[in-house]
Amino acid sequence: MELFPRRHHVFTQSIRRLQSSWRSRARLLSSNAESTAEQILPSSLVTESLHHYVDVRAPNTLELKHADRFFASGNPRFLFSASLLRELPQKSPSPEVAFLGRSNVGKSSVLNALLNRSAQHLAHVSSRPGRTRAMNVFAVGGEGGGLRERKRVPKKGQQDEQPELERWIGRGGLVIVDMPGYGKASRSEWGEQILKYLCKRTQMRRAFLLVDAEHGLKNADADLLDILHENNVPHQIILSKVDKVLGIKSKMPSQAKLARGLKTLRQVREAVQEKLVGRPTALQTILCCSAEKSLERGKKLGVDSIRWAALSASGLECDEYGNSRVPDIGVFVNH
Ligand SMILES: Nc1nc2c(ncn2[C@@H]2O[C@H](COP(=O)(O)OP(=O)(O)OP(=O)(O)O)[C@@H](O)[C@H]2O)c(=O)[nH]1
Ligand SMILES: [Mg+2]
Repeated sequence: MELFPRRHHVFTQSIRRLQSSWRSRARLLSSNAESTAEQILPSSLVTESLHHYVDVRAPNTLELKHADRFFASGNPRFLFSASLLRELPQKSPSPEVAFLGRSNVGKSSVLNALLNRSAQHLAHVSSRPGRTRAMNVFAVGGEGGGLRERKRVPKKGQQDEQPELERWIGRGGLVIVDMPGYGKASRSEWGEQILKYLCKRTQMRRAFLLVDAEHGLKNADADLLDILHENNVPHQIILSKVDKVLGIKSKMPSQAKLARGLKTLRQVREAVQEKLVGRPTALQTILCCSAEKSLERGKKLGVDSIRWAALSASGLECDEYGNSRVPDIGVFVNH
């Protein structure tokens, strides 16, 4: 606490509010935005037209390819779980991003898609809310990380005790934290630890807050957005499960159905945008995703853009020509 004297008051207040929102049942927020029917043909719908870039430029093809390559070649792996902030290694050398949102909003599913594990899950997914119950930590790129024996020098004449395990994170990669959800089947102590992580973890570069595109911004989401703003936590919204809103199943929907879906998506996005106005630590750019469906062959909807956003937040992005920067030594390497 003493590390944050200026924010102490806001911090304790926020914990109380977060605890209650972690329990709260929220009601649907309906957007009253006027609309015109979206005129996109189902056959010409592309993922990039669903995202809404405002304060950062949309990544180009080379940048998206760089992001995909980083995740494909970076040996995505589960490192460890932690229930308390103090269980995370304090001196980790790698940048971190976190995935937040209501329980069942699709956090773990998006993470599996990011990590190229849509078929063989790394993060546990369930249709029952409350599946993720601790901070689950994953890494892409870099080396090592996980659990290892803590180094101890045995005292003279004493027998070696049972080795103690410690959590550790290696250098040079991106660390991704899958958080327990708030709302249904959640616990207030999760909220407390998550808020501590968001406010105190110096390695944390951006929190991605998933909002269910079908249900829109709920009171609990709005409360969390207030808390992120009040505590200066860098964050960005991702609208999840957009396949459900747009009616994408094994086949594309009819043009009329797609138009209705696009209108709903726009209304949800506008409601979110309204909430973000004038908030310097909130990116105004809103991404869309589906962990289940694709518009372009071979990639889940929006996943490459989220990869790019995570790398950009962490200083692991490339330049616009696809030249990646090796962060430790600051040189450019052409692929
Ligand atoms: N249609 C559709 N279903 C999805 C999508 N993403 C996740 N789901 C489903 O939603 C349910 C919840 O997904 P999870 O990834 O476990 O959600 P979570 O946010 O991690 O949930 P908690 O760990 O309980 O907080 C599962 O049944 C998923 O199959 C999506 O993009 N589209
Ligand atoms: Mg989960």
